[in-house]
Amino acid sequence: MRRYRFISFVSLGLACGFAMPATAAAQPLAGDAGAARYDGQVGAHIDARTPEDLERLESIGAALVSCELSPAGGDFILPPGTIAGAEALGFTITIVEPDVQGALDRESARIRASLDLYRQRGEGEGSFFDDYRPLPEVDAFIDELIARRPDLVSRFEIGQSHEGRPIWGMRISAAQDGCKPAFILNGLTHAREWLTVMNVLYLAEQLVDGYGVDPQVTDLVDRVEWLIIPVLNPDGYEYTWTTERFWRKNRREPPPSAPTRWGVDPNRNYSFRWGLAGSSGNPASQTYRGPAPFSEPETRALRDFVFATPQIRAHNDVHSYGHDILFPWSQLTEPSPDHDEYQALGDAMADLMVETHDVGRWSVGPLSTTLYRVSGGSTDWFYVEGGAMSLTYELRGGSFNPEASEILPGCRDTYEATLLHAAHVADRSSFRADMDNDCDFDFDDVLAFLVAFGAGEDAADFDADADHDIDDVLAFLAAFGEMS
Ligand code: 0X9
Ligand code: ZN
Repeated sequence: MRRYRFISFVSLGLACGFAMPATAAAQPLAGDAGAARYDGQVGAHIDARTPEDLERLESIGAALVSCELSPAGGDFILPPGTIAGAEALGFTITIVEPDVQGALDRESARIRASLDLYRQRGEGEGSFFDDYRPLPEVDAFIDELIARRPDLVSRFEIGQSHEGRPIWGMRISAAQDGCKPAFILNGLTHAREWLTVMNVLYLAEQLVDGYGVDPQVTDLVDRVEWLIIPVLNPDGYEYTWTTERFWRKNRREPPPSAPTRWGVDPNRNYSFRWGLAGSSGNPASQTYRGPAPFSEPETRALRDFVFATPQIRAHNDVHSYGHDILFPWSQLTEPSPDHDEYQALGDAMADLMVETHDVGRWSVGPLSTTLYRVSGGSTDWFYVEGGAMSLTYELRGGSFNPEASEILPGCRDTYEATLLHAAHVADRSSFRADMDNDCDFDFDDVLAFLVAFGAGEDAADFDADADHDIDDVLAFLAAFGEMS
């Protein structure tokens, strides 16, 4: 059974007000005025398990902040005076944060101070990864990476959000794009999962700075086209910085006649097994699937980008939190056709995390049986429609926004495992049949294979079993046939 997801209210916030520093540039960091306050409110874990439990708690003013109730219960925000009421209903209450507003204020002050320093930094001072960063800094960081290695890094826009914000991606690759496998990673599907932005940007920086320095990185930037989208849900991200820190979904507005709290969960809006158990049709739900598959501009932009990029072979939709490596199926509870390969890779990735970073053993398994069922999620769609070996991380933490000191460790946790995922896919990709690297699949490749085979070169060990036999010839011909 999955372990309980502990939410520390010390580092998550439902709504944070940031005073605008006099020296700060354009980005308004939430006027205190616009942000909801939680004075006197308490964060607590409650052993509520059923929809009826939830209804009874909501009727006395408690608000669920977990995305779903798990068998262990859920995390709630309780207005002053409701603890006794909840106890009277027979629930067991465990106070997690006695002063939600105080915790939010302390965290806001820390982030604001770090941002001030970062904005005023001199050459070579202040790290992007010292604390969480809002959209303008994320955007500027992409520019910084491009400036460092314009030969390797470029920017692309996959589309725009509901509110018209561009959804940016970064391509990191040493030549040969289009005829080598691409690995697409995205952060921030869910607005409040701030660590995911840092996590994928850390990966980007390592790839950029490690090229030509670190042999493993160099090899993987040569052999893989990296497509990194740090913020898939920019409206939601902005909203968590300005108005409601604990917002999860995108910012689809309700129609005039409907409830005031809408928003679609992007991770319930993909078309594969959409609209089934593991999503909600209620627009107020944290897992609202939207009116139709791909009804949302953010998921639609990603879909169209994937369809326009047929070389994609790997994907990771980075979420937080839970220390998990998850893979299809998300909606079906039976094993997927590639279950064994996924499980073996996931286990090998988890080994790397345990060996290099002391955060305990990560859970590895299909999303539906490891966590809960997800309908219309990204992972299944990328696997079935996107032709990708698609994984999802749930990063480290006891909260959506762990302490600043946890940011870099939370980026490093997954770094080597992600490289392994890339190598795994590159080692098996049919693009390897382009033996002479001319971006073409023709007779020269067959000759080059035979020469390499005769010489016992690694490039001809097509089934990666460290010997050269008929299986390699068959594997080469299968790959060649697929590509030519
Ligand atoms: O419920 C979700 O969408 C994810 N958990 S979270 O706590 N981050 O909200 C889990 C599913 C991740 N799944 C896919 N990428 N399909
Ligand atoms: Zn998430």
